[in-house]
Amino acid sequence: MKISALQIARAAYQPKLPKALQGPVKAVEGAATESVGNQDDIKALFPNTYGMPVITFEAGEAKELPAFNVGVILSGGQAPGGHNVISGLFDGIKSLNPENKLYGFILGPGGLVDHNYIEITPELMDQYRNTGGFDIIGSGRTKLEKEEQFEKGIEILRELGIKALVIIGGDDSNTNACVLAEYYAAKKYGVQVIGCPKTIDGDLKNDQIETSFGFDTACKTYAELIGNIQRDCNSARKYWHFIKLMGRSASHIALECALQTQPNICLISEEIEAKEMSLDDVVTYIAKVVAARAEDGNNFGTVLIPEGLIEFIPAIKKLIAELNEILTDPTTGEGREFANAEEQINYVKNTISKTNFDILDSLPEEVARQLCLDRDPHGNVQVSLIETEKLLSDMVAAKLNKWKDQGKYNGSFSAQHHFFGYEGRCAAPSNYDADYCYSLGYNASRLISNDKTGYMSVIKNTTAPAEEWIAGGVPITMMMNIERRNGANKPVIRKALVELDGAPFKFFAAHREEWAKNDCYVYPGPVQYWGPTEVCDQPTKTLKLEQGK
Ligand code: FBP
Repeated sequence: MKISALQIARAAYQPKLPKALQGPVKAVEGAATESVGNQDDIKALFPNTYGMPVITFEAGEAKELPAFNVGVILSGGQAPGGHNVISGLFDGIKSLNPENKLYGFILGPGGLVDHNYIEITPELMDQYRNTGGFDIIGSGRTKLEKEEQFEKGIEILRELGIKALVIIGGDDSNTNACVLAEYYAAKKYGVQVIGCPKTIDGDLKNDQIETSFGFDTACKTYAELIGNIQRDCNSARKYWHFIKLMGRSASHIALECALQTQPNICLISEEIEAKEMSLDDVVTYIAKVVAARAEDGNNFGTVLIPEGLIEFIPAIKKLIAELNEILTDPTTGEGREFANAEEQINYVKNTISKTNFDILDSLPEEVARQLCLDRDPHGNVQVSLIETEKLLSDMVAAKLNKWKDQGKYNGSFSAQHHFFGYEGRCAAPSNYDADYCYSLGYNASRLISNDKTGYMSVIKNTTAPAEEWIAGGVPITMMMNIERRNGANKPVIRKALVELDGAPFKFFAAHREEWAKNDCYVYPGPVQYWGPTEVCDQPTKTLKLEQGK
């Protein structure tokens, strides 16, 4: 493999750590905690890991610890900085005892169940420091939720002498980490489970977690591309660019990219749901901005579309909820088996209620088809496969043609389509993500050496310089509530959606009319690693606004 000059230079970068993690630590415990919802149910489901205190690390006395081994899993979609979580964990356990070993399970949670692993040696680790991607061990979406899987897991954990397993994942994977921690604690298997907050989607955040890692770099990467498109668009002045952005459910990525680039339009799914807008309302909103700009002679512009939009349009949300129910086998709680896609679609059409049948029927064939087909292993509609950007631009074009016939519009409309998702998930981590992820991993080693289980590694105060970051752990049960998933009530980590009364959305809402009419484009340019701190070391605008900075 040929290594790029940037990769060689980045390999030499030593990520920063919070002051408290720079030497031996002591764990300071806060008060007992409660789950965010359904306290009695969560307590009953997690009797061994419920109510534990929040932990903060402070400088402490050095202790000699016997050698121990740790396992690590990368779970779900890639996010920039995953390798730095692993290097932080690696350096953290080696600093406790150089004999400690780190094993990586291959291709996600499936590696634990299938006993597929490698030892992460110093030579291997050094090839991946500060790089993007999850390729050191690979990732996967196998859902760890069954007792047989937990039992297969303990076999290999015992064989390798593993004291603790670190699961790096999003809300679903950390929910599973919590279930596994509880199971091993109940069985007194003596293996700790620690979670780490990952996802470019930015929806694993709450009072305790400031941001999930990867969100920063992914948004900066997309914002660079959007900025480039805006400059192209402003130069040629002939296209409307419809840009769909990843973020399966929440619109955090679209909102952050809008704050960074100031496009003419950015749709926020959570607002569309709150205002109970129909698909036609959304199309009318876009068409009106297009028509208003055409009056000023500007037949060009940019529209940012969150990937999860379709699921937030209230009528379609109801349709998906019914589809999820009918596609689940009530006896097993698993998806129903069908011989092929056609059989599945026919089953849906014959079973679904009349109201939802009509809605399904009104959608373009490809969209309807995708909604009826299989979910991912966590029960989510695979929204990345639905071409919302084309759907919307086709519908806007049809509306504008109608307005033209009625003499209400006299512009020209030509659309280009883009989907930015995979382009940003494996980008080399920004300085923020490089430091944040390394700290999360290093911090996980301290949760392990302090014998914690069922905790998520957390680093707070990250809009301040890294020295002042606060390191610690939060019981995963604290973030849980009961939600309906796959036709059943399940304990899950509550997903953070865009808050319409939050500072990032309010800032956007206060400026969007101006951005729609005038060309206020911002061109952020590529992520920078060396140079002035105001260019290289800034957190996201979302985080700054949330923290009033
Ligand atoms: P995670 O929640 O696992 O981090 O993944 C998020 C995501 O990147 C979404 O933005 C996107 O919808 C989905 O993964 C795509 O999944 P896949 O990689 O399986 O195509």
